[in-house]
Amino acid sequence: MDSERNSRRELLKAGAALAGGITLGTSGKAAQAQGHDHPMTPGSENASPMIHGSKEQIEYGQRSKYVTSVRVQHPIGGRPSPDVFGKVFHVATPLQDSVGVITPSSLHYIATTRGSFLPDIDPKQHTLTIHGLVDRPLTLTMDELKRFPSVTRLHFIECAGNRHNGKQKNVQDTHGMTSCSEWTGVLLSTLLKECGLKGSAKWFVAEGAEEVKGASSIPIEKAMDDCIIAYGMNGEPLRPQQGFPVRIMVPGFEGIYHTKFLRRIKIVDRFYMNYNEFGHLRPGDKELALGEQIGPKSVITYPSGTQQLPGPGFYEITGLAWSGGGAIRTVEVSTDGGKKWNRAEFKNTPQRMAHVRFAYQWKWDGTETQIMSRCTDEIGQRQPTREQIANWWKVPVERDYRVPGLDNSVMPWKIARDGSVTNGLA
Ligand SMILES: Nc1nc2c(c(=O)[nH]1)N[C@H]1C(S)=C(S)[C@@H](COP(=O)(O)O)O[C@H]1N2
Ligand SMILES: [Mo]
Repeated sequence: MDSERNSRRELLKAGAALAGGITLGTSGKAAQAQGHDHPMTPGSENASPMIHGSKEQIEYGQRSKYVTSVRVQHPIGGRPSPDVFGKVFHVATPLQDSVGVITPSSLHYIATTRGSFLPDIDPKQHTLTIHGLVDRPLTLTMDELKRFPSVTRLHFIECAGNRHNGKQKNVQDTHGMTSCSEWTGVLLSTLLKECGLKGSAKWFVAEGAEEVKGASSIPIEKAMDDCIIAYGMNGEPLRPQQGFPVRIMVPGFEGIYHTKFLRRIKIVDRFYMNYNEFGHLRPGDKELALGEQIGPKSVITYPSGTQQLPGPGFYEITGLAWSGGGAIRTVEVSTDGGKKWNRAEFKNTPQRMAHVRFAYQWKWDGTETQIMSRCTDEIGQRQPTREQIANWWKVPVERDYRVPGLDNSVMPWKIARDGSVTNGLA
């Protein structure tokens, strides 16, 4: 532990010396500018052009025009969004530009699998019905739903289609089908206690409001544990693309279970084969329920594919880690292609089924190498290697094969001598 800390201090010193040189140069200039003129003074040589506030920008804020990071269709070469009819399919979050752990709502990934347009729902007209094996079925308006005690929790969602292969260029393509938001809503257990579950209640089915309803079977234990009937996201109502006015959060389960535009929950006595289960078949109910849980997964977002390191020296390697099994316990980073693993630090407190931001301070000596991360979660699950995943899914071990099921394997980035960063699986 101590020697680890010492070596980090040394690295930091080396880094600080380097960074100090650069900082001195610019901060010197900035100090001069500040000393002479108030930057707001018209005619000052250091004055910035002013932004003319439009009514829209003042009423509902927009980011700076210099910040241009956007979502892109997923996978590259797949169905475009919007298509010629205006439909939205799969759209990925620009993780390469992310800071912290919250994905801005405008950049949350989108997966619309039910072949329909986004429903345009008037929340005043919308109701949520809970029925089936309950003593007192409930139909709630959105206003009634909001009268129940609420919870606010950080949770990620990840689509099962979030799989990496050697053909993808950047981390948006490899890992952009996951995002993390702060969700507000009512615990499903709160509503189920209100309804009174019958003894035969074993599963529930959640249904959306599109023409193609789509539905998922989820074990009742999960309902009583931590599912949230969410109407809030990052401090405001859900966005339409995220299921306005209400969706279910099934923390840690594959994205497809997080039914948007939620209109009905039916409590049932067994697993029901629904639209959503097609293509998700696994041998038995138990495995099915467990198989829906996203494994421990992590990825380095900086430096990552298509980014460019200016030259040898100090870098803070940073990335995201998450698990469907609970909170992340440890993240390790390797800067030598997986020979030596170093403990990364957390930038925020790890929370259950939420992204956590990790970092590792590194001095790059300018030689070609591969960097990668791996994590473990609070129940001791460890992020697998690509070879382990291949064995699990019984697919050949080729570097660029497409993993058929969930893919939480380690992702390598290659750093070339010229500082260019590319996909290590290519
Ligand atoms: N009603 C409805 N719910 C849905 C879907 C959908 O198409 N319709 N897509 C599912 C899939 S496949 C995923 S991965 C998540 C994505 O949630 P997001 O679009 O908010 O990121 O929503 C799920 N819930
Ligand atoms: Mo998905």
